[in-house]
Amino acid sequence: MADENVEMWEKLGIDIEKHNALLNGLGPAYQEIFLSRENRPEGMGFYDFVVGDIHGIRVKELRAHAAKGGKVVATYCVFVPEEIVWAAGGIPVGLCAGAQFSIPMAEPILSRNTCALIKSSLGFKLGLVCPYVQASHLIVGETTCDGKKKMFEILNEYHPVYVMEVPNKKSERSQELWLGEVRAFKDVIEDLTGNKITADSLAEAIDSVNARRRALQRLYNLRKASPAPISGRDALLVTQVSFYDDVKRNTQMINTLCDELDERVVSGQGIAPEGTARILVSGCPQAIPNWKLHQVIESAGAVVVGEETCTGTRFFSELVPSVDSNLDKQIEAVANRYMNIHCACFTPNEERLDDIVRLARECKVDGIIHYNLQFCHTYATEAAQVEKRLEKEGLPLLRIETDYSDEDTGQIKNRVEAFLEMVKP
Ligand code: BJ8
Repeated sequence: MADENVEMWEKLGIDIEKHNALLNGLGPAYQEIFLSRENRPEGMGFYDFVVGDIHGIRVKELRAHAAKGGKVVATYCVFVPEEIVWAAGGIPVGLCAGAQFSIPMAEPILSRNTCALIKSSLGFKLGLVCPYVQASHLIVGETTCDGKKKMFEILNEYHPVYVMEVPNKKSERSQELWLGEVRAFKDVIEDLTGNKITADSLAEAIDSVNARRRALQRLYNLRKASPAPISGRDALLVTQVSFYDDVKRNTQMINTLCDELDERVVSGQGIAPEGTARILVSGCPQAIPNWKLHQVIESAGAVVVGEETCTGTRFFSELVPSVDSNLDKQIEAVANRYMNIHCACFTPNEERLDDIVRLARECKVDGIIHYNLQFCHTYATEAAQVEKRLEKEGLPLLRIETDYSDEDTGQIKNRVEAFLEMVKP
């Protein structure tokens, strides 16, 4: 580990001992889940490099930005409109919150019956083990699920937090409320950065973020090929890294990877032989380093060809439509785009059921695995409707409820294997 990294982490107030333990655990897991696999696309080399220095190179870039007076804005949810942050000259960073490691650090405060993502988020701050949290000038939360919105009150005692109010319905009144929230967010970000957002800067930010969305859409379309040209684990990693990497560089790297996958598809080269069971994962987000379910599914001989999650299609399937260079109209277009994210925090949320069925057909899957973090009540309750709808559509479903620990991995493996036995082509 480079000395300059250690020096930077110390300056950020990181607890070096704990942090070493975190990184020491990540290396072997990454080796097993990614590096030891054969036939990975060469384009994944960039992602291996990025994860290999996960708390180094990008954090350095954020620090360099801050040294010039720039601001870093951290987020936990795909509802926070990153275009606004880019347009004001800030850098948005999607925080991970996918590690079991930080959970014990939050458990003295949060109820045990809290979803792992929420506990992991707070734990990263309390344990002083995340340089991205430490490098951020503001964390933006949202009123999506109850656990998160109450956790942000606690987090605010330790770090500057601003909470956006996400409505729970998709009515016209809710659209109005959300538009007001996006406008207020613009003011907050302008105050933070000291920069006024203009029609030109917002247009540029919209274009950049849309370009990354298009690149991710391209990747997901390539996964529809049979045989699939890339593993679900690698594709998931690409999306996960997109949350915190520079938007332009990231777009370029995804497109480079897709060029290679194009060739694989043309030559019929797959990551697994044709006839391998194809699975769609749907449900809660899988933040870095939460690769547990994909690892189980693909180790059992199937391939994950899509994710209907916020670390999957909900992150990039909708673009912000281009509108004339009028700032008000642009803000409206941004707000409308975000209201089209079909999170289970909404009621009703029929559109998500439609998405799952559409994706299952488009990706030609043999089955769907519904991924639920324990104590995530919105997704757990909505799973009953998912089940009913998929039964009607004749699409096989397996429901998995789990957390970040390895305690139930063996049990999940048995259930996934039995499911694959049933659905395999
Ligand atoms: S838009 S899914 S990223 S809120 S934290 S809801 S797992 S109990 S993350 Fe989410 Fe935004 Fe919705 Fe997507 Fe459940 Fe846990 Fe809550 Fe969670």
